[in-house]
Amino acid sequence: MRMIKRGVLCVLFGAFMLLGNGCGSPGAANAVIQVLDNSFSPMTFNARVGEPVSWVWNGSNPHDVKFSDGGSSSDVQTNGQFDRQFTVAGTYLYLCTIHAGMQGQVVVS
Ligand SMILES: [Cu+2]
Repeated sequence: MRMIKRGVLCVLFGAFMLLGNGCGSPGAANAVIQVLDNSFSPMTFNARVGEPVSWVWNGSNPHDVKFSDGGSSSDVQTNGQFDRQFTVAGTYLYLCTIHAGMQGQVVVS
């Protein structure tokens, strides 16, 4: 019951855009790239240096986010989220190792 009440309060707070990060939803303010079956959306994402970027799994198939720079990459997963923060400007290419042609890039400036 307590959790339900808290959830309702969070929804209400969210509706009024108060306490944006105060409801225990990590990454709520992050830029989001959707991991779909079988594509990333958007394929090209422009981010600022230091801006956290989140990939959110919204398909049914297993996918991963594997970067060509050897940096932090995700596991193969069917749901959940993966976050990466880029501290150096540049173009970061990534792909899903399971589905050929499923790829994207983050352009950090
Ligand atoms: Cu995939």
